[in-house]
Amino acid sequence: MATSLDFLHLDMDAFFAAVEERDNPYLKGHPVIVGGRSNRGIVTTCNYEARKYGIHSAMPIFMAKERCPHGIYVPGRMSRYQEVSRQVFQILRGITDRIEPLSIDEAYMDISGMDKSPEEITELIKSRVMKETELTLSIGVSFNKFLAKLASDWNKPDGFMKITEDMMPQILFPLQVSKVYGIGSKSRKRLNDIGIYTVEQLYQLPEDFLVDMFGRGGREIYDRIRGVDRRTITTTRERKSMGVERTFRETRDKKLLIERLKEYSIELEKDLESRNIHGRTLTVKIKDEDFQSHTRSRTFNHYISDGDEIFKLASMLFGEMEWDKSLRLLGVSISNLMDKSMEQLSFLGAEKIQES
Ligand code: TTP
Ligand code: MG
Repeated sequence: MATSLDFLHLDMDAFFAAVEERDNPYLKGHPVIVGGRSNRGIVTTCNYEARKYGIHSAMPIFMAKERCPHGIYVPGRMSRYQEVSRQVFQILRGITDRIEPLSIDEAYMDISGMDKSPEEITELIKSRVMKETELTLSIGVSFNKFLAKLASDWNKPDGFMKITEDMMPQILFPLQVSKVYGIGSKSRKRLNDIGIYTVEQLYQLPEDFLVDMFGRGGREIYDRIRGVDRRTITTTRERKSMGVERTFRETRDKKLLIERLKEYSIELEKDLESRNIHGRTLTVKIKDEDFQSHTRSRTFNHYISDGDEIFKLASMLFGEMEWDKSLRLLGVSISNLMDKSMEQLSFLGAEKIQES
């Protein structure tokens, strides 16, 4: 297990709101809320001043206005944020090319081959970003991905945190279970339902129990809170698709195949949930007794992650496929993936398009 501090995670502070403040100096010192143009919209993000009033991403604008009537509400300018994001990533690439972008304002960096300490690298990144963009960011360093990301969120804004092996696992104990990568909102609810709220409580659960509850993801959660996370940094987006497929004894029993499709769809929902992603393209794959593979895909206008919906659409695609031999493999996968937290981002983008 790699235990040297090779993983750095960085995340811009209040990104869209910070860009607005920088571009419009009259906003300085005021609570700034970026969001839809009407009261029916939701908050995309807000600056730290506004967070003091309990405002946060995804809160309805009307509610934010109730809490902070004197806040300054600005519509988003997606292309501007993309421009600044490109600028930041360019600065990062000037430091190392071992970068894995995660979203518009967030990236992992592999710092294993660099001859500087994590503190020196942090200082370098922060000072260059400040000099060229006047923006701050928070950085976390640790010996794996999960802990580096957790660390960057530790003391935002303009934060720095290092999680070393000797701090484990105690440092995680007071945290809510939702802070653990792989525990999305559904999993959090299921844990809360059995009285598990903190990582300390989660730590007491046996591995088998977590596997029964969450499938393969359960083992990952068990490992993760013990400081084990084997994911590596890949400079291109790691995953292009996510799917479940199985080989079985040849059959042409359509009812049985549909039952399996249902099983796989539910499994896929769990995998997507554990990584907090969803996707727009659904693919059904079959392999017949002669080892001939066929696939059928469709791309939808909306993002899909719900097991029942995956099953409904997958059985529709499966029904459209022609096969006259027995099948030995069936699979369902989703591609065109996106982080669920970026949902509103694309919504903001769509608003922009309508505007022009
Ligand atoms: P975040 O990094 O989650 O939030 P942030 O940078 O605004 O604040 P923090 O200091 O806590 O990191 O997201 C980056 C940007 O992505 C954010 O400025 C706005 C956008 N965004 C969305 O469009 N939808 C969302 O649900 C969230 C959370 C963010
Ligand atoms: Mg951020």
